[in-house]
Amino acid sequence: TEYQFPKGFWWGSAASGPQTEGRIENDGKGDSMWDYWYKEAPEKFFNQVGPEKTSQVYQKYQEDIQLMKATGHTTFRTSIQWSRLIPDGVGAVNPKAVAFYNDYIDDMIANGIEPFMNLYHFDMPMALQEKGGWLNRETVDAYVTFAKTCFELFGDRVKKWFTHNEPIVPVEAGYLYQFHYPLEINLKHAVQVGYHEMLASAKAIAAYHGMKLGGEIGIILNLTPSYPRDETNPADVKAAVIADAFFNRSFLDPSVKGEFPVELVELLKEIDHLPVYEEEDLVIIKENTVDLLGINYYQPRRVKAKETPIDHTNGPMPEDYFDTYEMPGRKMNPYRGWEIYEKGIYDILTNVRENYGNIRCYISENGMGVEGEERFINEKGEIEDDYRIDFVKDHLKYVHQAITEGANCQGYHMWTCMDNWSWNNAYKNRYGFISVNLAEDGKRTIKKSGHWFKQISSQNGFN
Ligand code: BGP
Repeated sequence: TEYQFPKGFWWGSAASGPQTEGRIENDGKGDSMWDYWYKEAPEKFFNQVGPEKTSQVYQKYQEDIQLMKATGHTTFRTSIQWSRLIPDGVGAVNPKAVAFYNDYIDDMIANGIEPFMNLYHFDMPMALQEKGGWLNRETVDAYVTFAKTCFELFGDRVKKWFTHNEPIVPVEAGYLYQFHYPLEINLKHAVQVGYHEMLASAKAIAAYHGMKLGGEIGIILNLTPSYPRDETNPADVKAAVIADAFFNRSFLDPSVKGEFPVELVELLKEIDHLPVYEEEDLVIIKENTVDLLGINYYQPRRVKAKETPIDHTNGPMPEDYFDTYEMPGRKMNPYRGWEIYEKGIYDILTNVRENYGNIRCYISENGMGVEGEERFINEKGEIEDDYRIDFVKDHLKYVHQAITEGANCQGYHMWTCMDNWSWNNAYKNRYGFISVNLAEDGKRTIKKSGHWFKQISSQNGFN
């Protein structure tokens, strides 16, 4: 085949506990901030679909694992819900959660699918959110206890762990742009939250390495390559450097190199927005970097020098340093409103190869959300999602090129396995290889892309 991938390349998809599991009576799960927020303000959620039902993976995981097998998964990433395992965030462990995750993990392994487990996917237990969530330094220790509990319980079988998925998202969505609870706009808080997430990650890595369980631990970052409007205009380039420092390097540098980017530190110092920290934290961050980097890629970030007046309403904001640039002619996914720029995935992998010691990495999310996919159902009842096949293929070609040039990329996970619940969009945009019919008790049907993926996984490539 023309696009042949290295032997042992990981094929699969990614999901998260809160977006798939759902809740049933007496399952012992505590509220996460999503459960709470949905009860408070259902109108904020698309179609008023909340987080308690989702795709009912809690009940249907065995069927789902067979579907993963049928779609060529050799690996699958999900997350352990903190509020399921430790309902109050700290304290007693829920035995039903232990039984569920044990069975889920064992069943994956029995079917030849290696489980990749993430620890935090935006789902703060409400009991801790009430005390400030990531803003409160105590949450760091609570998280490390949760992480250690997971390693102790499941670390004999799970050999790929991740401390966070997209830690910049709780920062942006919860403390800058009001997409997630607690809906603040406060850069000082945003910085503190990000800092605590980063410290928690380093401490969990230290704990994991100390336990000598023989696996690897990493972090999953959504990287948005920042492109200046005009590469020959220094002001545009500077805007891109700052956007990159805020949204990518804020976690990438400390996670891989053990140090925060100077550009960001200097900028935050100037506006008196450095977080509260202890000297000793910096040693912990320096000494506990990741073994493996997960890269989520959906879209680039295009910026230009700041031309619009600074909006002082909410105090300093990252947007004080750049304006968004809507490049004429760019290709858009009309449903999600995100640009599609396939080469971005190559640029990220090349950047990681050249500037981050070519650390072992993999594509941990990439995918295309589409609204109203029912209209593509054929007479066999299957969704013909050729656009998704093209999307994945076009990105994989660039992944292949990066690998050919030496990038240490070990696998590709599409977002997502089966259509799942999403934070603000519920089931509006569908992403899966497998459709979920909510009107028929979550009935699953493999889409055309799922059958295609099985093929490329078994051939370890495509033409
Ligand atoms: C990523 C998240 C996922 C998922 C995906 C799709 O940022 O890690 O949890 O939701 O984006 O985004 P959305 O569902 O908002 O379209």
